[in-house]
Amino acid sequence: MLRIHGAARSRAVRTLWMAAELGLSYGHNDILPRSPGTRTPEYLALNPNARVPTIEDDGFVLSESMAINMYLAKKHNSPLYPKDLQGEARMWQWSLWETDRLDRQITTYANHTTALPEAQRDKATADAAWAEIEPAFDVLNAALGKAPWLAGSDFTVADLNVAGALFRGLSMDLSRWPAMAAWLSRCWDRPGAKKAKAMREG
Ligand SMILES: N[C@@H](CCC(=O)N[C@@H](CS)C(=O)NCC(=O)O)C(=O)O
Repeated sequence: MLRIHGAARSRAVRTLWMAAELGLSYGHNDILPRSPGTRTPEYLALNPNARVPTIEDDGFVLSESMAINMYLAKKHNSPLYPKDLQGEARMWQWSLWETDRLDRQITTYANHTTALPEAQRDKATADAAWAEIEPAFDVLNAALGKAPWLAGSDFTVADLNVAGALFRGLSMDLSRWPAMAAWLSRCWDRPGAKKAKAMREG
C-alpha cells in the first residue's frame, strides 16, 4: 500500500500528479508544510528533514519529490520513465537542474510577490530570486525551442518534475519565453495534472 504524506499545496503536488498519471490508489496524509503533523516523532522518523513530500510504499520510505517520482514511474514500468540510457540520464539532468536552478528561487519569488501577507514581503528578496529565475527560464525556453519534451519524444518524468515545480509559472507572464510557456500549458493540460491541480485549489 502506498501512502503519500504532504498536502497538494506543497511540493507534494508533484507526487500527487505522478500518482494520478500512474492511476495509483494511495492513502493521503494531507499535512501542510511546517504544520504540527510534520513535527510529530512518527513523521520525523520517516523524514528527519520535517518536509513534505514523503512516501511509504509497503514499508519503503522515500523523500525528495524528484526521486519519489522517478521511483514510482520505474516501479510501475510506466512509459513516463525513459527506457533508454540517454533518456534516463536526461531525466536526471533536468530534475537535478530544476532543483538547483529554480526550485527554491521560484518559491521565494512567489512568496515575496504574492503568497505572503503584504507586510511580510521583501522586494529585494523577490528581485534577487527573479535575477536567478530569468537566466534559468532562458535555458529552459531554448531547450524547448529545439524539442517539444525534455527527455525524449514524448512527455516523461523529466517534464512532470520540472513542470510540476513550475506550478507558480502558470500565473506568471511568460510571454518572453514562448516555447517554455507552451510546454508548461501542455504539461498542465494532462488529466493527471488537472487532478493534482484541483486538489491544490480545492
Ligand atoms: N527538495 C525537497 C524539498 C521539500 C520541501 O522543502 N518541502 C516544503 C514544502 S513545499 C516543506 O516541507 N517545507 C517545510 C519547511 O521548510 O520547514 C523535495 O523536492 O521534496
